[in-house]
Amino acid sequence: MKYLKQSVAVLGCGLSGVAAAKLAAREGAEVTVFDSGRPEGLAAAAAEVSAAGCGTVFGDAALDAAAGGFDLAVTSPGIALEWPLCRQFSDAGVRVVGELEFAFPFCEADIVGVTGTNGKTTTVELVAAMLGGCGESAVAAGNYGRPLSDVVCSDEGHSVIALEVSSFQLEAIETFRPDIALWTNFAPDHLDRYPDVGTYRDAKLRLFENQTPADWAVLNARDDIPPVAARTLTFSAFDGGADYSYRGGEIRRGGEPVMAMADTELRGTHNAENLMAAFAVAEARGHAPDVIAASVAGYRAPAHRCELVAILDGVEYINDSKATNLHALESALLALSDSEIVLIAGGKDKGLPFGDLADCVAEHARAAVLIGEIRERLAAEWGARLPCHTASDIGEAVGLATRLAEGRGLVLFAPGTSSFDMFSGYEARGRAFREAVNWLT
Ligand code: UMA
Repeated sequence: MKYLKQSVAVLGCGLSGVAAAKLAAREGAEVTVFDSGRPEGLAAAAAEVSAAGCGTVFGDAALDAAAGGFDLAVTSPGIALEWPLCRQFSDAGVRVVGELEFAFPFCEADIVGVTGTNGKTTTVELVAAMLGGCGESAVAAGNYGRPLSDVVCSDEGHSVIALEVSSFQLEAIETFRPDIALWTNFAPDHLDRYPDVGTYRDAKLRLFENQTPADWAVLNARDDIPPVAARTLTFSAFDGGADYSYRGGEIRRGGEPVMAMADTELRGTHNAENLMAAFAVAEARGHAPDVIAASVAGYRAPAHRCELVAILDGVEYINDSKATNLHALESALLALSDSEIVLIAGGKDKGLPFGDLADCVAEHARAAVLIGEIRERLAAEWGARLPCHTASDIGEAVGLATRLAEGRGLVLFAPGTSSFDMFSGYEARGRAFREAVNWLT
């Protein structure tokens, strides 16, 4: 037992905190979970950690901990190191690590760590599906929705973990070292957490920090990544010189076709890049191209990512609720640019420069329906370029967009920002869109 009789503070009682607390308890630690959120909202999580023998301190009391008495603090990705809950421990000289770092030393499976701004969730699913199809025992985890601590604790005997890794998680690593590090792409995001784009990018680049020449890095050829220690494979739908490239609807390895996109259920150049990246991972793990190609035939795009919800009276309704930043919104508009688009966008105002996208939106959308706390700002920034309307909820937005579509083209729900002003996350937001569309029938 690695932490026998040690005092471990776990910061945050969400998915990560609960999983880390259980792992720490398994390792013999005396665990206290601190969460500055309102105790009423934490009852279910509190019951779970209490059942594992952990103590809890919630609400304002969590910000007044006797921090000096702890041997280690394990923080959750949603709590930045400089925020008060964390600072009271680091200021008291306690070592603070993230949940990912805490779980890593216990992980016996190989890790494919996937980071980037967009496409990482789809890529993580693709990697897990591909490696599974190639005969490996693979599981998807991490920022994807299942903390590494939980995978480690459940002892499922996987040979490889496709681990989505966020910049928030990478902020608090020390030794974390993926066997294969995959960088999907980079665009500004999370400017409500980082002082500037460079700091966000630096956090993400830490994915490569502990790699050695025995490891692999799979890189988007168009991103200017500083030299890495690992062996590299590159991919790009826009650079024919990459190891994996895309031309004439075909994925190519060193210029030679290995798979046609039409043989999959994935569409759009962004999905071609996700597929190429996963292909490169499978190659790095020693699988043959024909086996890899066969492993993804029939794979479907996950929910909330350019998901076709319904076709009603000649209008297609597309749910891209996962578009939580401008790059994802732009990608959706470009990927679907063959159709006439009425766009529904907006949500939390996290400081993103929406004005920069006005040209692209005006070029590809006939009209925009704007929602969330950012809607008036967006109407002001885009209103001179295309017809903009505001709606107070998703139901009203879908009704308005349907009228604006006039029986043709598609209604694209691609918010371009996060959902936390109105929903618990992008999945809840996507479900609300689906329900609103279903109401139309
Ligand atoms: N809390 C405090 N004090 C604070 C801030 C938060 O006590 O100052 C508490 C909250 O009251 C809450 C808990 O911390 O009870 C939540 O912790 P968390 O935000 O880290 O949430 P988890 O449930 O542990 O979920 C995290 C990831 N969340 C974030 O990064 C914000 C999930 O990614 C991830 O799926 C999960 O771990 C499992 O690994 C979500 C996400 O939005 C989906 N990620 C961002 C993104 O994809 O853009 C990075």
